[in-house]
Amino acid sequence: MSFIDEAKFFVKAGDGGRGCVSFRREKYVPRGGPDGGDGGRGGSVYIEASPRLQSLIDFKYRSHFIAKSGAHGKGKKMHGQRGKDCVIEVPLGSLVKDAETGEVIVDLVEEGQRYLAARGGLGGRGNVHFASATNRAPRIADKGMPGEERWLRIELKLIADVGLIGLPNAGKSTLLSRLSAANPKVAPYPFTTLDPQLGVVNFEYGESCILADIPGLIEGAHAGAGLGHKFLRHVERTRILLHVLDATGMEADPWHQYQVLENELAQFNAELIDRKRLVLLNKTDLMSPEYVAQVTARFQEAQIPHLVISAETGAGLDALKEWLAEILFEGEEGHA
Ligand SMILES: Nc1nc2c(ncn2[C@@H]2O[C@H](COP(=O)(O)OP(=O)(O)OP(=O)(O)O)[C@@H](O)[C@H]2O)c(=O)[nH]1
Ligand SMILES: [Mg+2]
Repeated sequence: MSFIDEAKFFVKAGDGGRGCVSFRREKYVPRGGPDGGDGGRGGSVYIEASPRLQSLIDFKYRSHFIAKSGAHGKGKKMHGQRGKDCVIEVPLGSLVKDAETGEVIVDLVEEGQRYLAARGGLGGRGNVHFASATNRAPRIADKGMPGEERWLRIELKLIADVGLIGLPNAGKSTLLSRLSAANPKVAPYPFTTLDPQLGVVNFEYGESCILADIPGLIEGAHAGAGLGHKFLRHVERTRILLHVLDATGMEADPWHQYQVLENELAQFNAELIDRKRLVLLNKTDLMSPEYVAQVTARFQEAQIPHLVISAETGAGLDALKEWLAEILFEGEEGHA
């Protein structure tokens, strides 16, 4: 099943029910007055953030969300029933935009946060409201008001504290599975991971953070190459970025990998350059200590924060967690 993180959809609130034209009929009341009740209000459409959902998959099968109309009023001053609301549940981190202008309408980030996307139409007034001294038997009633309707766009930006980025096959999924209970597919070929994956990393003292594996970044991703373009937006919300590099250089020189990642980020959104980040030189279990020293020298010279790790053996991961904890949980220095 594919991961859906954007969709266009239509919302229509219920119309208000018609007001009723009716007159009292009772045995000993020869000319009963008007007693037509009001129409019920149409149901509204709400969009609500729910932590149970992870993707916008529901939008793959459904693009129209329509609330029920109010019932018409009835005689004996009976009001029509309200139309039932329609509540669209979306994951935390969903951004709702106007489909035509692209303007951001609401960012649903908190559990239970609700947005009224289309207001139900008011019910029409029944003829009881129209009686007057000159017109004691009004034969008029309001029609209900139509419910609001519009086209909206929804985009999901994962809410993760830490994002893993790296070229295909660098070991991102292996690292995610090492640091969290997530169980992503790991395989010795590029583009194994096709959808962003989340995992929870637990620290001492009960603290935790959410780690996201953001797949598919390759050179040119910002311009639409590979899958990267589709997923780069997810890095915008993370506080920390971890660059996972295959330090063995079997596929590409680690320094070159680093440049590609930095360049893609900068091209996608220049603000990302201020984001805290750490370079992880991965797969060092496959390298001799001399070779590791040679690769790290380059990052040292350039004064780029880096760590030597092996996602496979777990080497260096305690140091990584310490570094993360310091930024995430200690004061404000982590905020870039
Ligand atoms: N020896 C060794 N192999 C590793 C290490 N980390 C990852 N690998 C291997 O490298 C290959 C790719 O790992 P993945 O975790 O699937 O890489 P990825 O970055 O998620 O790749 P994509 O999802 O394709 O972008 C797998 O065969 C892993 O077993 C490591 O530290 N040491
Ligand atoms: Mg992967």
